[in-house]
Amino acid sequence: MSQITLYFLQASRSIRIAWLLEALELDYEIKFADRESGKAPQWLKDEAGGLGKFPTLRDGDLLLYESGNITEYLCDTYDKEHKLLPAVGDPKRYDVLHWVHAAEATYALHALAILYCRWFQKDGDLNKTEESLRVNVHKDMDFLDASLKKTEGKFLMGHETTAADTMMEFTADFVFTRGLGTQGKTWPRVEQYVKNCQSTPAWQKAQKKTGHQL
Ligand SMILES: N[C@@H](CCC(=O)N[C@@H](CS)C(=O)NCC(=O)O)C(=O)O
Repeated sequence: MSQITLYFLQASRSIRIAWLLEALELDYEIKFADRESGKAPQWLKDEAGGLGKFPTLRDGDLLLYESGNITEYLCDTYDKEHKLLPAVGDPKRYDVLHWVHAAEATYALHALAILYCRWFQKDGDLNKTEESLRVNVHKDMDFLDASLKKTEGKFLMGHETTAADTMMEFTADFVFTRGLGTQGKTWPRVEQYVKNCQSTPAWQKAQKKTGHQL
């Protein structure tokens, strides 16, 4: 029995961690749950504890929350050659961590603002709200596009995948798939980037094992 368990909610950020576990070639068990009325089922929340959000990871006695935090933990613990996350003190580490954090704190934040308005805004003109919120998403995607152009590789740091990609791929895919602020512009380089990530053997394995789909 593996000491690592990934609590995986369908159609969620959980794919980030399944991909990372595959990239690190670690053994892990999956506690998988489909969504119920769009939400995580109570039994999965009870087992995982915390805020009841996914991914959640157990490694032995350690329970870890937040995909960025889980990413740093797994890389610091198991990526001994620093392929996915450079070592503390290496300036390149902070280029990778920039994307690890931006995936949630900037890109997901701006996209989710639109999703939440779609869900909860009862009065006023939803199109006008989306139009205002779209500005941030356009800037974010322009910057992602420019960054990919600069590295001239298939991935954010160049020719090899890093933790920057295992975090950012889901956010970019989510933005495109749900059309969150993308109206009025296209980013073919970013769309190709998502395809590059999803073509890696590790992402493919993670998808097959978990059945992830957006
Ligand atoms: N910032 C957290 C977000 C976790 C989160 O909100 N996960 C969503 C799915 S993507 C969730 O578990 N939702 C289930 C629910 O609210 O019932 C992370 O990066 O892990």
